[in-house]
Amino acid sequence: FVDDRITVGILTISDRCSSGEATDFSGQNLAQLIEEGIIPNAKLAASGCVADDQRNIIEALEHWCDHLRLNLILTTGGTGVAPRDVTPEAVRAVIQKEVTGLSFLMTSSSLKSTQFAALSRPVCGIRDTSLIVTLPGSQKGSEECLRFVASVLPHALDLIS
Ligand code: MTE
Ligand code: CU1
Repeated sequence: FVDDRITVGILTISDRCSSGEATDFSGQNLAQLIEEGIIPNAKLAASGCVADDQRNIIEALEHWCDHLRLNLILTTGGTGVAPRDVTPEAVRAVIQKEVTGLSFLMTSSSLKSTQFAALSRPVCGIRDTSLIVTLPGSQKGSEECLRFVASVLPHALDLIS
């Protein structure tokens, strides 16, 4: 028996959650959505939380791509315009190819319900056989964005594996 399910990692990027000042509701909710099957045949394989620090984010992503060899990594948080928001820069440093259409799909779909979607700077892309998707930090925003891309992720993962 070979378990060929899509392995998913959820990385929360938040100073306040990593210090214990805040509860990681977004990460917990994303984990629940994966476990409920929002992406068919996917299973939660890793979850974690790091501060809004580019070096820490890069280390976590490289570990999950290169050692755990996760198929899909969802990040939540740090996509905005505040001084500490560096998720897009960290993701750009680890991917080999950017998938601009996934970011476009999230932003264009989100703009239909909130103009504040213009303040998220999603960066999605591929490192070897891992696909990284950056979701906003709020529980609502991260769930909405995951729902917008969920239906195209299995085909993307087929193509890169
Ligand atoms: N996208 C959706 N679909 N729904 C939302 O509520 N919130 C926005 C945006 N994207 C939101 C959204 C807001 S208010 C901000 S500030 C940015 O995401 C950046 O969020 P982040 O810095 O927590 O990643
Ligand atoms: Cu905001």
